[in-house]
Amino acid sequence: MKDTHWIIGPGAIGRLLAHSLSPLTATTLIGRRALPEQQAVTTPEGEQRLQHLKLCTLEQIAPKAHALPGYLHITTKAMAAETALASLADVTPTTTPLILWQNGFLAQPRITHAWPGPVLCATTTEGAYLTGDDSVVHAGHGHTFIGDLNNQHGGLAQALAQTLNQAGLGATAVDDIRSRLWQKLAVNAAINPLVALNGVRNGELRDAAYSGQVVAVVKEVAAIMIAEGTQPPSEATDENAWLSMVWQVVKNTANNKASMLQDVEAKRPTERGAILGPLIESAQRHGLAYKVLRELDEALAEVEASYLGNL
Ligand code: KPL
Repeated sequence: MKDTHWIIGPGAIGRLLAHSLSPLTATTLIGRRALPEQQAVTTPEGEQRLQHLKLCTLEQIAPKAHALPGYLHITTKAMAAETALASLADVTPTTTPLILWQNGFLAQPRITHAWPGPVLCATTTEGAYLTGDDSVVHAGHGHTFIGDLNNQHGGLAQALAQTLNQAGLGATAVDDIRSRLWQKLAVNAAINPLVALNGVRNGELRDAAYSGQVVAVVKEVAAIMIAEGTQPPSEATDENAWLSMVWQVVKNTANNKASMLQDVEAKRPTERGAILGPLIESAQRHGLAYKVLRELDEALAEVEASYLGNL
């Protein structure tokens, strides 16, 4: 069963993975509720493909304990990852390699610490969104980096990267996944809360009404990154390097509705805890300023409470 892939979390990335891996290897997509087995994917080139995916609910997977997974991908939102793993605890041997696809840096250290088997983390720029219970749009090709936080499972990361490449998803095994997760966290912290609170697309952050706020967030985030020893993905290492990186992503994703804005519009919990949480915790640990980050977190908490109540 080495090549069997289970994917828990049938969101956009989970479904894209299932569509990509299914023609190659035994793949099961697991969710809380039943979805149609006939699923469509629209490719970045605009072609629509129908595929019969193996889908299971959590209740259905329980009696099938004999079909053990070779890999378990967790593709839920950050705050649901631990619950998702716990829900499969009875049917997943603790030696099973996990692959965590979450944003932020909350689920990754916790699950790495708690799970006895190998835990890989993936960070991806694949663009995908759902258009219904039976359809996902693969909006743009991206790249996925895979590694583990303690650099103990390089061979496994390479084997998985190879499988993903064969499945048509560009992937590379890396030994600096921690830095890559923090770099993404920096970008997400600078963009997601502001667009979610203001109901704007990413590109609008360049407008005079918001650009000063972006600069203020990045100032705090850059100091935290420097204290954490996380390099920006360029030669320069100062605050400006982080700012240029954020403006570059804003430009590249100008037309995007960021994931946090989509969560707020759909009245779902946001990933603020996984994105702003680790930054605020780090700022406190290093004695750095985090006023702007705290204000964003509080404002988001208020917005969430307005539709979820005080959870
Ligand atoms: O990752 C993103 C997200 O929406 O969560 C960004 C980079 C902000 C692109 O929208």
